[in-house]
Amino acid sequence: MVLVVSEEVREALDAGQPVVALESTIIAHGLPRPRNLRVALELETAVRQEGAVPATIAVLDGRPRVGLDKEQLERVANEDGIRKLGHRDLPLAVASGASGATTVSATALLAALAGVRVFATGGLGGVHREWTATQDESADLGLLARTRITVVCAGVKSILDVPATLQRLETLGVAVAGYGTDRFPGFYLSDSGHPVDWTLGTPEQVADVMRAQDTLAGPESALIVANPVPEEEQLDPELHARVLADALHACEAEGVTGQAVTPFLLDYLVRHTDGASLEANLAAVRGNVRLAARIAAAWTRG
Ligand code: PSU
Ligand code: MN
Repeated sequence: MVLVVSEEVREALDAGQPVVALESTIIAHGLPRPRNLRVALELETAVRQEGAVPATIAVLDGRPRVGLDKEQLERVANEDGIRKLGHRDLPLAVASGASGATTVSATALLAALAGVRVFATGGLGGVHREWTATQDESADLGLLARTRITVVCAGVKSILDVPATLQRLETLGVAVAGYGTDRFPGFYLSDSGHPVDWTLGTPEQVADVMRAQDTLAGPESALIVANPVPEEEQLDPELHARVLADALHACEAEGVTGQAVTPFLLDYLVRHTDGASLEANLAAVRGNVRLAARIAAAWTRG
């Protein structure tokens, strides 16, 4: 088996203890250095405080790893040349001995392979604006349509076409529920301006849905738990609208395409909101990580 599951994660899984998978692209490509390493460690600590074991996922020297030690986390955060790996890139990275951070799609796949059912991230990828011209839709969506995992996120990044992304999730058959809200969260914002059809209010309710997914034995699809950033920690909506418009223009003007689009836009927002978008992003991720740990605990309690 090429997959390396850390001893701590393996023991927790074997003992039926809660484990939360964490994504690494946000560390390597979504957050600025040196803050990114501190955040990576802080998120792992938050999972532990809620009584679960963190399993940050990445590929190092061609080995997909579920559960990283401090040195390995440092490599993801600080090494130049750490790639961004979607699920399609995994075989290429493995065969060539490459190192890379995993996006939601690659993280979800590796977590599911390792038997980790709950996964926390910031915001999912999705359908980009101007999709009709670029056909840019994150591989996150397609992978979640065929992977049995629960993803706790603050919605999809607001740099995307949110209603188109919600529509694609519906078409693909991916379950979506708001956590404590009937509004789909807007990543930096508590409310994207779009509703969700289902609302869950406790970790136990989420775990019940997970069990129902298994009992129904339909297509192996994910459950998205959309957890809003607290309103008092969100980015000012007016600032958000203004800077986002500028960011989208800059992206087009500079001809940024493909994998580079998402990191470019996220970085633009950080620089042009004086770091306020970063704080909102982190507040969202922190909340998601804590909730994911509580869901993992409810899931393992059975
Ligand atoms: N959420 C963040 N920061 C990020 C990402 C999500 O707060 O950097 C990453 C995730 O890894 C997600 C990826 O899977 O962006 C989507 O990239 P793309 O649009 O190229 O599929
Ligand atoms: Mn893309």
